[in-house]
Amino acid sequence: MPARRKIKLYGAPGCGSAVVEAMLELAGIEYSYVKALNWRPYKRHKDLLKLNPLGQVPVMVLPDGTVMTESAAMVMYLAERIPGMIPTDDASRAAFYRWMHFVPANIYSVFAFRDFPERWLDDASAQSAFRDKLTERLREYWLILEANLACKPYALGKQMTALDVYLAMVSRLTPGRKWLAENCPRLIKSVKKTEAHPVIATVSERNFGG
Ligand SMILES: N[C@@H](CCC(=O)N[C@@H](CS)C(=O)NCC(=O)O)C(=O)O
Repeated sequence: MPARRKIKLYGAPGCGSAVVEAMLELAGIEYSYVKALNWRPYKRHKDLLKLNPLGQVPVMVLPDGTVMTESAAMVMYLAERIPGMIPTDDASRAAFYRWMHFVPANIYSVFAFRDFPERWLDDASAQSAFRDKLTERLREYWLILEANLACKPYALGKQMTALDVYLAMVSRLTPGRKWLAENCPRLIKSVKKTEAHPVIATVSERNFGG
C-alpha cells in the first residue's frame, strides 16, 4: 500500500515557518519539513519559486497537493482544527481576526524590506537609512500591540489562541526580545506564558535556540 501523503512544510530556521510548525504540532498533524532557504550565502530550494512566486517561506503543501502561502492563512487554517485556538465569543473573535491580520500585514511584512533593502533601493546609504526607519516602524507597531492587547494572561484574555502562537514567533525578530522586555512589559509577560507551553517551547528551541 502506498504511504499516506503528509503535509509538507517548506521553511527555514528562525522564520515564519516556526509558527506553522508549532500549529501543526499543536494539532497533532504529521508533516515533513524541507529546509527551503539558506541565508548566507542566500540560496532558495529549487522548488520554492515554483510553489510561491514570491520565493518566500513558509509554504505548506497539503496531502492533495494544494499549496498554501502566507503564514497567517496557514495559522488560521490549522487553528480551525485545534479546539480553543480561535475564540468562540463574538467580541474576542472580532479581536482575533483584527490582530491576526495586523501582525503579518504590518510587522512580518516589514522583513521583506528590512532583510533585502537592495531589492528596493540602489543607493547603499539610502538602504541603511531605510533599515533604520523600518526598525523604528517595527517598534511603533509593537507599542500599538502593547497598548491594545489584553495580555490577561494571553493576548486576548484567559485562553491561549493562535494569535499567541503567532506573537511568540514574531517577537523573536527585530526589534528583539531585549527591546520588547524594556518597552512592552505586558506583552512580553504574555509571550513568555505562551512559550511555557511544551510544544511552543520545543519549536522555539529548535528555531531560535530557546
Ligand atoms: N507574507 C509572508 C512573508 C514571508 C516572509 O517574509 N518570509 C521570509 C523569511 S522569514 C522569506 O522567505 N524571505 C526570503 C525572500 O524574501 O527572499 C508570510 O506571512 O508568510
